[in-house]
Amino acid sequence: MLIDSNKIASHNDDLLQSHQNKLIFTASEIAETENIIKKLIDFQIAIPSWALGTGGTRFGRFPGGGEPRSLEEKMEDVGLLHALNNSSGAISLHIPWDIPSDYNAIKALAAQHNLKFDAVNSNTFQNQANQEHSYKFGSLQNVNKAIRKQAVDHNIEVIKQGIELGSESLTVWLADGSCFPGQLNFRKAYQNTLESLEEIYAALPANWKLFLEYKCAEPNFYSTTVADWGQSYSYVKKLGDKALTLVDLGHHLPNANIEQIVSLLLMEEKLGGFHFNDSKYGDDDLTAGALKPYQLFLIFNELVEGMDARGMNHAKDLGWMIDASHNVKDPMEDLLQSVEAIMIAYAQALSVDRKALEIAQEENDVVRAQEILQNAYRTDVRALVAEARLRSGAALNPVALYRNLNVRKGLITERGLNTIATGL
Ligand code: LRH
Ligand code: MN
Ligand code: MN
Repeated sequence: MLIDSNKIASHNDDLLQSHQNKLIFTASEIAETENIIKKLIDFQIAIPSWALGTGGTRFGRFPGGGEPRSLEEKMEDVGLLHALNNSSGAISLHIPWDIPSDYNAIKALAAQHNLKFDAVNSNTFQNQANQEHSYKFGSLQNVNKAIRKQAVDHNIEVIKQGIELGSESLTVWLADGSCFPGQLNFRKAYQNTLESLEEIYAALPANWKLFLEYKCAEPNFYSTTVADWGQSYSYVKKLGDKALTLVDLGHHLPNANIEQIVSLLLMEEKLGGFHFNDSKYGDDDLTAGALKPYQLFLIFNELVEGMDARGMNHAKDLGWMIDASHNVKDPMEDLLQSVEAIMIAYAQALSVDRKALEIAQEENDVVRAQEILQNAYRTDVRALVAEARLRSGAALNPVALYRNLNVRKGLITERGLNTIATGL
């Protein structure tokens, strides 16, 4: 299924007058809107292949119809999202949930939808069919060298597949850890993990990055071997320049100051990228910005400040990805909402009066500093995000157009009602 550009144009025509009114008002409130719009046009957020089917919990899964049944269909879905918002121009594969076979055909399909391959993700948190050794007691940390080798080999295989597709980074997330005190020697687990990561790192091409994701708990509930940013930092620092920490917003202990973590990792030149989502309790993987939009803004505020201080390119120098998936929404609508929330937070951060904030900080004017941040947060920037879409041929209101065009119904007609997406 493809979205006809005439349909986008007529949707935009219908909304144009009202949009322009809002844009004029926004431009009267915010300085340098042109600059912000240009940056928004360049900003792309990768879509995880595993978010295109309905997520589930360990208590159940309630799949919707027309879910993608193959990598090709997942790419088609991301193509649809990208046609609607022109901000989702990349897909992140999870191997072996995704099994790229005919690389040329897959690359041709990607080109047809104007998609790039973002980070490839390895999976040593589940046993795969025909796998020799079990990961029940961990993968890269395992006390058994043969098991560690199996996990290392899998990561190297994932790198090879990523090279074929033109991906340039590997994301490693480890479920490794322990469930009970005494189960693990922390120091040995760390050393085994480091040694395994070194072998994976050695297999990275020169232009690749290795992102090491941390997570405070789950599935192990006593200890995690890469549990927080400090632990991830300690590994990536030892590995070398190509190794960086990846921040998944749902992977922190409650109330962690994620924006400060981001700022310091950037300063240390060890921030690799993001998995965006939102949460109330743990790794809830809810729609980005659904619960804590102010936190998302504060994170982007640090990103813009820190990246500008280092002369970094916002669009290119970090990995931007969504990692959200759940039970009750149409996954495509959910992803459109996440992208929108991220864009809004980014636009708000770009609109912060940075010079005034710096002065307020230098003068210890706490009230003024808060006013500056909250003024940026409370000024409606949605017209800027919509304008960026309009200028790049996408829809002024992607969710509305998705619904008006009955995209899900079309997918159900094409793929059937009882589809099971591969992956989670
Ligand atoms: C772990 C995680 C990690 C996995 C994905 C499926 O909670 O965030 O990024 O690869 O979920
Ligand atoms: Mn993640
Ligand atoms: Mn997660």
